[in-house]
Amino acid sequence: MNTRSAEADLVVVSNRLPVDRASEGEEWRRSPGGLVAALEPVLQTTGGAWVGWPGQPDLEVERFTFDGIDLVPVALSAEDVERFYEGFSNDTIWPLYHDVISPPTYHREWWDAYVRVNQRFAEAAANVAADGARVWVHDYQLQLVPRMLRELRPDLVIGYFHHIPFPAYGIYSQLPWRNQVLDGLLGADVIGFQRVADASNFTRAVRRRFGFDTKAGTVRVADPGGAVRTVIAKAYPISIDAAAYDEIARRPEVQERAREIRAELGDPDTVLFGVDRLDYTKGITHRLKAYGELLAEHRVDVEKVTLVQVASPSRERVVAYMQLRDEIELTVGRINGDFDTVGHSAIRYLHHSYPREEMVALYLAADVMLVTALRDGMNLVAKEYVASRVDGRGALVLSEFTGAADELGQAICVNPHDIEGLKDAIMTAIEMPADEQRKRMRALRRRVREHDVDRWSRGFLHDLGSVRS
Ligand code: GDG
Repeated sequence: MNTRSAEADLVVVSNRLPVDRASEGEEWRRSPGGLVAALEPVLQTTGGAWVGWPGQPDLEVERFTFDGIDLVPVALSAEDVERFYEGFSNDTIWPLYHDVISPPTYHREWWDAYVRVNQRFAEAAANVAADGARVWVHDYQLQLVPRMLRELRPDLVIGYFHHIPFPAYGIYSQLPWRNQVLDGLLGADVIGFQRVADASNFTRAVRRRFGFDTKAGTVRVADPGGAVRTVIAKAYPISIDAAAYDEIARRPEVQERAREIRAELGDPDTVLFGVDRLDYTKGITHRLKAYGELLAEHRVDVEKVTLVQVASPSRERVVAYMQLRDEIELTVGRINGDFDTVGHSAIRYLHHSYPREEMVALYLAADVMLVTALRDGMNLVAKEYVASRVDGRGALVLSEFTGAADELGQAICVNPHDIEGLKDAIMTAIEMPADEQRKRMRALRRRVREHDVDRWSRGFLHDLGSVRS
């Protein structure tokens, strides 16, 4: 085993470190995102460490401290990025786990890179964890880390949280390395999923592949040495820092910006809004199709309604993402070409990323929020919209295939594959009376406020803390 350096009682392991920088030599900045915000206070008070990739290929960075958190960089070569990250993580696991919306690619060299890189993350975590420390591993890029870590350090208490869906067995079983991945995950003491359905898909796969007993959110795992352990496998739906969105939305300059956005759009009666990473799981093309048909059928009028679609750039070197971008931009061009007038645009399409304040201003400017994902672990955008509506107004159209739909019962629920149903749902949202918007928004806001990301991380860490106590 490596000689251990400065030891941490809580270690977070995720593909990316929680910091970013524009280029080498520039200052590190905290990456935006709820996970960082939720875990920062516990890491600061427990003397915790965070193990992850600094975000650029072939970048060797020494361990450093940022905002009181010990950051432990794991270097990835350009080939690792291509095979482990863009390949196995984003072109094998991502499409497979999202119900094969796009066909997964299976390459043995990608799998080899996945094993190699997971081992590197496990060693980095083993190297910084104190005796008996808790280690919390995140997401589908690192599914083998729990088992590898247990082998290196049997004294650790290991948690794993899966941010994306876990598919039904009929789909999961396609994976040529299905046993190795399940075994990798079962190295953990607590395995968290977004939805109850994800946890049961997982336990069913475990029963089918290994015959282990599973009941009431637990699995009896027979380890390679013969010992039997009880592993918790259940749902811990993730959330957002709701108070932070609420606070931003109350700032006068953000509210002013929301008014300005509406004015810049020509003060339409209704602003429809979508914001997603440009990803085939998000159902952007289905949304555009439904909206295009509503325009064609004169159910909405381009002079009165505008759709703002932010598609933030994502995974631009993966072929399926390049094709999707072309398809979306062709569709937007056609719809605008067919329906724009000199003064009004049907769709304002923005292929950019925006600062969080601008996102909140957009949420406040939007009468109708469109979340039409074909499959989504949770979908934080839906929760951010709700948390930002301090005025109690707005309507949320929400796909039933998101984890968020299990919690946000007062949204307008849609099956995005049913284009007629989606069109009707959009019309219901556009026409929803103010009183009903308020009533629904009140219930939605209560849910998001009470189940925030802090509660999520405390719940998970509580269960992790109860292991072996
Ligand atoms: C994965 C799972 C699960 C997007 N564009 C901009 C921007 N964003 C922010 C949103 C939101 C986040 O990115 C996206 O989160 P989602 O949950 O909607 O989706 P994924 O990125 O696919 O996340 C998902 C999540 O992990 C957490 O477990 O919910 O199911 O797929 O926070 O606001 N933020 C800013 N500018 C942008 O242009 N500032």
